[in-house]
Amino acid sequence: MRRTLVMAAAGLVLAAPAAAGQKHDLDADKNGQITRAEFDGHVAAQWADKDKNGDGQLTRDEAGAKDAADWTAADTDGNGTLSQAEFTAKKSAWFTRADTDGNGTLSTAEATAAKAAKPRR
Ligand SMILES: [Ca+2]
Ligand SMILES: [Ca+2]
Ligand SMILES: [Ca+2]
Repeated sequence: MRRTLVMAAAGLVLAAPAAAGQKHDLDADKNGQITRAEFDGHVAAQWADKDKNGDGQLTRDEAGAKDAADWTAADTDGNGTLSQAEFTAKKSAWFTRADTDGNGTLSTAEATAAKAAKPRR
């Protein structure tokens, strides 16, 4: 059930025409809440965007990682690139941190606060 939702959300995001210059919107249905499914869809789209050569690994260049410590933390197997699993885990950790009331969705306020508070590592 949950899996179906996630897949559907990912499909929607991937199927949406990539409007030039427009960032992926986390709150896909604009209801003021970012669900896990919306977030997962966003992350999948981000991944597809970033892995330019489609080899299933992100180099630091592809990821555009500015923060070396952040990059190293995300590269959990330490092979110098991010697999999709590592990428997704990193994003998922962000979602969990951002969901300060722990209700499984991000309100606009939670998302804004999390974006403003850059991870300090
Ligand atoms: Ca790649
Ligand atoms: Ca890795
Ligand atoms: Ca929440």
